[in-house]
Amino acid sequence: MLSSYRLTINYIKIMFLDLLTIPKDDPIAFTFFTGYMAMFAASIFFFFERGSVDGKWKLSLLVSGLITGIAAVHYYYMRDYYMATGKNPTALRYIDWTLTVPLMCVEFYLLTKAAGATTNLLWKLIFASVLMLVAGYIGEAFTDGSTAHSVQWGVISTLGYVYILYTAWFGEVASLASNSGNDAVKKGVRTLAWFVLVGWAIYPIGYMCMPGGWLNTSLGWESSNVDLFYNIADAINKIGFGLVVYTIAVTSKKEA
Ligand SMILES: *C/C=C(C)/C=C/C=C(C)/C=C/C1=C(C)CCCC1(C)C
Repeated sequence: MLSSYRLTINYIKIMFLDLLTIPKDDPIAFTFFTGYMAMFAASIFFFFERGSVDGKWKLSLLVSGLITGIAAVHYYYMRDYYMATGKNPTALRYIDWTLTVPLMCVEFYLLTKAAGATTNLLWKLIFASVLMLVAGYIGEAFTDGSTAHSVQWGVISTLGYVYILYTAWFGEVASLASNSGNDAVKKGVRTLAWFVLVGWAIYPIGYMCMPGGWLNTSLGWESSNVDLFYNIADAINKIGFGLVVYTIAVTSKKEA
């Protein structure tokens, strides 16, 4: 009786110690946990707000909620994996991105659809994001620790990234938005382009912390920092994208 009581108390203690000690001595675990909570909360927000926006924006808000929702589920598992092994959950990370980055391309498509965006544009963006992610995955998961491997796949991945960046700033997405005749869409798509330029650029910084990466070899940044950068970037980009889409939906409703 007493021993099972002790056991229970100890179990509860361990549970709480686990939760309470992680944040202060392991910033990476902390960002996995807060990233999970933030994405989860954002999904609830987007799903609920979907009910209050104009009909033509409902699909966009649903996609915003799916992006943060898919990420939240992956963060739940990635945090567990990281806590259990201390390693980077590379496979889970790239499964998450392979689902969510194409959905971000869908957001660009939906926002500019009324101005004439075609599914051809959507497929080009998705193809570029798949190139970016497959090359990044090979770079990380099949590394031999050499700089050559890291750089080679990093460069191929960057080609996909630059294509999306170009399309958002100067290509089809940019010109469709500026011809849309909708100020909210014009401003919003420009803000999303800033996210792709600044927010997405955090990812290659994380990538370069892996063994053989430039920041790893030149500045000695540890490979565990890969996840620190990825976690911070994910929260900024996934929640930020959704909030921009939400702002477009709310402000263009007022204009109409
Ligand atoms: C929600 C997840 C997002 C927005 C993920 C974006 C990921 C990138 C922009 C990754 C880019 C990379 C490079 C440009 C080169 C090195 C390899 C990557 C995959 C980290």
